[in-house]
Amino acid sequence: MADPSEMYDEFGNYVGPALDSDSDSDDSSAAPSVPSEPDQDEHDLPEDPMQDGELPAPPAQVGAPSAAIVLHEDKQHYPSAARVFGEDVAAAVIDEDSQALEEPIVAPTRTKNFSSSRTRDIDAAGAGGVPPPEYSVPKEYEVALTATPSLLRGVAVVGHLHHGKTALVDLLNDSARAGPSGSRPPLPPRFTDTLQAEQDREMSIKSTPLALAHQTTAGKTFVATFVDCPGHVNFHDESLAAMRAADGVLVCVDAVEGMMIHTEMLLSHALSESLHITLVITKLDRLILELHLPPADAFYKLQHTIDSVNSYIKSKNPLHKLLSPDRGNVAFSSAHHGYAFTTHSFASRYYATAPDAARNNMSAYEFGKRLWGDCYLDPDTRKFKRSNKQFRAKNVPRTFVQFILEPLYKLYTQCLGETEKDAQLALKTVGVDMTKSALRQSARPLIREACVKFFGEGHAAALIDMIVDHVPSPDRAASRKVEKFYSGDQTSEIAEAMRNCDPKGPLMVNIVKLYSSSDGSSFSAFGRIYSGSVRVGDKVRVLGEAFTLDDDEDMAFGQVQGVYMPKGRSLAGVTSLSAGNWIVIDGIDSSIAKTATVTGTSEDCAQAEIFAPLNFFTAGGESAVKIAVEPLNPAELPKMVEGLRRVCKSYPMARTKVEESGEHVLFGVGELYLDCVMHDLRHMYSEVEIKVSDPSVPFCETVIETSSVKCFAETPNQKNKLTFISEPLEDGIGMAIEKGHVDLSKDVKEVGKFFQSNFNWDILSARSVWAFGPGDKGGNILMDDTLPGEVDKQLLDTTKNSIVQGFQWAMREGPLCEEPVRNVKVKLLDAALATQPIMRGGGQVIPTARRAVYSSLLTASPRLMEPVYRMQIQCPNEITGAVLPLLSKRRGHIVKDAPVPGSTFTTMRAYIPVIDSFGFETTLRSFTQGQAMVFSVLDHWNVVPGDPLDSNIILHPLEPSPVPHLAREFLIKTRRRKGLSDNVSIYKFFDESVKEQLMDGDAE
Ligand SMILES: Nc1nc2c(ncn2[C@@H]2O[C@H](COP(=O)(O)OP(=O)(O)O)[C@@H](O)[C@H]2O)c(=O)[nH]1
Ligand SMILES: [Mg+2]
Repeated sequence: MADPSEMYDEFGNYVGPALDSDSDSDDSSAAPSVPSEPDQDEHDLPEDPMQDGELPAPPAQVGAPSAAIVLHEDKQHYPSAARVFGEDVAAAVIDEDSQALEEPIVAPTRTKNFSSSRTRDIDAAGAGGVPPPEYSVPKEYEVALTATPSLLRGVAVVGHLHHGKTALVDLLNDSARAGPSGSRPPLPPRFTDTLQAEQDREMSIKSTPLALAHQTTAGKTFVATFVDCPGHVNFHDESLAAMRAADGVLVCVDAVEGMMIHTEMLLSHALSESLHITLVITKLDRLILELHLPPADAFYKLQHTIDSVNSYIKSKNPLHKLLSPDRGNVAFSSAHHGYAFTTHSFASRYYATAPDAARNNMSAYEFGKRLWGDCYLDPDTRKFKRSNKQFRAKNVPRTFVQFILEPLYKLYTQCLGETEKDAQLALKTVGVDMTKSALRQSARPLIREACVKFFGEGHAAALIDMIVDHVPSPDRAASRKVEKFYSGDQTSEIAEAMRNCDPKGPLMVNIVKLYSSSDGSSFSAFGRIYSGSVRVGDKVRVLGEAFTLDDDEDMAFGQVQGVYMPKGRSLAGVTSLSAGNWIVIDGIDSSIAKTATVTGTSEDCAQAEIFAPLNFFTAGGESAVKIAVEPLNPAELPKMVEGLRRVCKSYPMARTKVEESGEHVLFGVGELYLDCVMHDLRHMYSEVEIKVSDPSVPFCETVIETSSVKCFAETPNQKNKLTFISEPLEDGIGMAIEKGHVDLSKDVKEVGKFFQSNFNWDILSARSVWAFGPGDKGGNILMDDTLPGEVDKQLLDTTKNSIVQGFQWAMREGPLCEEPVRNVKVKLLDAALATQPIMRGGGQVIPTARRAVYSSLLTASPRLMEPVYRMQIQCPNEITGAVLPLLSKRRGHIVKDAPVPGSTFTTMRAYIPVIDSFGFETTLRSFTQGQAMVFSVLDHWNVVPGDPLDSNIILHPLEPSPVPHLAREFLIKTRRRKGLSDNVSIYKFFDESVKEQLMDGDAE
């Protein structure tokens, strides 16, 4: 055969002899293309194991180059994708440029998981979640205990931000675990901060219930459900929901910071709901290690904290039982160092080792009672004395210092200050056996180990003792709860069964909170069973907040798909739970908006009514910040609306509203609150890009004078004429109505008495109150001031309903910018009514009443009102001077300024209008390099300075308006946002003759 090189020119073109036809080449192994291919493949094969044996291998190819012709199009240069990657991998063939560059060709599968590992233990293994910790009380035993209500307790763990609630619950959780404390693996810290966002922000956002079976120091086992509540004032609503379900509260107060603004709000709410209060002074170690207070001063600091809590309680309810360590309702703890004690548990600890002779015929309980306050042990007589006169000179310490603080301080100093050998010996004398290597650990684990050994296993048992003694069991607390919150007939069989906590009674569960699943797709309902039992598979009726026996629209049927005991990060599945328990139910959330009542479908549950919805009064009653939200892509509006619905389920106080302009408005209590709501909305509940407006506030409208003329309006048929005037309501009445202190559905005499005794009204006006508005609890009053001689009262009674409706409408949307009206007393002065009923129907009277009320408001110097925050600022003493200028720039002022005793901090109380508070916290933090903390709560509504109707004011865009122009600015901005014209057309509401009167008045 010719040399191949000669057959091609230097450009690779064939220049050899002319080729024969196809049939000739059949047996020609010299044909250049055919044999060369298999050849090449053969060489490649051994090198690439992936391809080994994967090519279609005709027998001829294996041994020797095949002579068979393989057509070009049949040639397989590479193995198919199926062969390389397996049958279950799809190969996508996609045209160039048909997809945006940022879009992945194969999108990664996404699993949404926003909680660290909230799993149901029945499927924990399958779901890949962290298995729940092993507890010393087996689950079966715990479930058996739940059948006895007297062995159950429900406690909300509440307190100010970072006062150690979550850490305290961790301590309780750790103490309930199986095995000796040294040998068990550490739990993930902040066990009840289940959400990823909570871990990232290092603060709790949602309340988390955790049921624990734990022994008391006496060895009796109780099942206590702790609800770890968030401490930030913005999330006060979570604490309110938890308190609604609980029978008692465990108020945590930081030993250094003392009472803070949120502690006050929580105490106030606990008192208003008649919950049993217990106190824990947390982070005791800070007094020793951070403030370096000598034991005697530490005692004063602790006493001061307890006194401040007591004086607050006294100011709210003078008859309330006070808190004191000697009564056993105050405990001390350091979660970092693994201990919690009461004076009684400390006394028992002494008694465990003390010889009989040393006990002086005194029980441990009696000894514990003498370990607090001005109590001294006389060193000469060995008797306890409650007077310090003779001991002060002799420098005898108080018993609390002598028997509790000094030993504790010694434990710390031995661990931290002594050589290993000395420390080992000294610790041994108090029963703490530490190895040398243990003594070489760093400070925190070392002290923790020493303390846990000192206080013994079950180191949080003292807290359980306190709860068992001072929080009633659900069967004892039920009657008070039912009386307070059950809206139905208190004498009915249902109420009776609930009071008895009867597991065989009609099913009644009060759902107080919804917890979202870890991917945000569904919710579990958390609540308390008042009577009956819940079993998996039960058919139930879910009554919403708007349900009444007459109107059952807000009612849905559901089926219980899961019954669980809450266990922090996991849920322990059980088949049923009975009255007195705190329960998590799956499968019934779809119709629940915020709270609900779950009842059975049987005949005995037919008359069940609802539990009252949550009352947010201690959080200011309403949400003071609003933002408008809008999807970036308008087509995604339905997705966003669904997201908003779910966000409202998840946050008890979040509220949405659709303005008439179609704008979706989201209301929240503060910046942090809305930040969390928006995070959940964007990522968890609707993966939509959302545009958010600048934060704004809702306004209210009011009047500051009495109407200048009697304002009347005629109905369109000119047969009826109503005359009204408006005037400001006396201070405090609006608040009393909103708080529900007076209820018009009650007896007229009772209502009359309320106004007479509290506000000095005369009996005539007190009896002539027709309505409050807007709604039953709106802070405005409609009064009938007509004279019986001039008006036919019987005729008037027949139209009362329509007039009230007109009034309600006017109060709901005021004349200035359609915002609700506040603090106004509207008086009906005269009513000329048609005699034929058809002429004075609702269609005629309602709009006319509204118009006349509007005109009476507009002639009474209408003003705008804005919400005002009460603010607590905590900062180091040296930078307090920097705060005032920042505040006064934003129309704020300081009302109180006091150093925190025993520390280098100052706390200030200030007021600031909510609309000017946006960004204040950030400014203050950056100004003080993060040393200041700010907490704000809605406190009251204030009149915005300036006349909103003054059309002489010219507003300059992008320039801050001077203070007297603010009302006008807010009015115009609000009107524009709502799609209304800039100016209020005042005369639209007046009848011609009123207009003339006003014109005359103006001319004069
Ligand atoms: N020194 C000290 N710090 C603690 C103790 N307990 C909690 N902390 C710290 O206080 C901060 C807030 O604790 P956390 O339990 O999250 O507070 P919560 O907001 O009340 O739940 C964290 O930084 C904890 O490390 C304690 O016993 N001693
Ligand atoms: Mg917390």
